[in-house]
Order: sequence, then C-alpha cells, then structure tokens
Amino acid sequence: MKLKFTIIFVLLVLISGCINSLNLLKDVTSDTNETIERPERPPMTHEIIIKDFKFAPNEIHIIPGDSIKWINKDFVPHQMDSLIVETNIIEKSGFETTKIDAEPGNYEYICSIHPYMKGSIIIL
Ligand SMILES: [Cu+2]
Repeated sequence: MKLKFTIIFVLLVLISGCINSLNLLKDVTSDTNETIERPERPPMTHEIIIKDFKFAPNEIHIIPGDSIKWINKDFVPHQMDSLIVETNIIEKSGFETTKIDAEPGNYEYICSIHPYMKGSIIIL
C-alpha cells in the first residue's frame, strides 16, 4: 500500500513538472511575439523603393489583400521572391505591383538575382 502511494506521488510530481514547463514555454513565446493589431481599413498599396541594392522600407506591415508596388531605382534589374510573392524581373527605372493574399505571419523575401538583398513582409 505504501508503495502504491509513493508511485502516485511520484507521478503527480512528474505531471506537475510537465505542466510547469509547458507554462514556461507559453510565457517565452508570448514575450517574443510582438502583438501589432491588424488595422481596420480597406486594402491599400504600399511602396517599396529598391535603391543601392536595398529595400526601403526593409520591413513592411500589411494586411491580407494589400498590394506592394516595387519601384526599382537602381541601374540594374531586380526580382523579388519568397513564399508569398514572386515578381517578374523589374528592369532599371521599372516597377511592378503585386497583390499579397496570404495567412498572417512574417515572410522574408530576397532578390533572386542578388540573394544577399533581403527584406520582410509582416502580414497582420
Ligand atoms: Cu537584385
């Protein structure tokens, strides 16, 4: 009988330990996740200027259904690529508008011609 209680006690300690570590994980993720509220507005077009092999702004917050107008002010072509966006090759002084319709999240993109060029689209 004493052994049975000991086993139950040990099991309870183990279970509460697991629950505690789950709570810890929850706290860590809620601390690192920025909570930016999705604005209530109709879809709009954001401009990203590509100049000197950089994106301005480098990070953009949008809502599903918004569009991005990529404006190439460099003297070489660029082509943006990621999970949610794939542009044509945008020649120098050219532009292209792409509609973004994807799940909320943080999506990084690169220029497939110059893969060191990186930016991110955050869908709220
Ligand atoms: Cu490029």
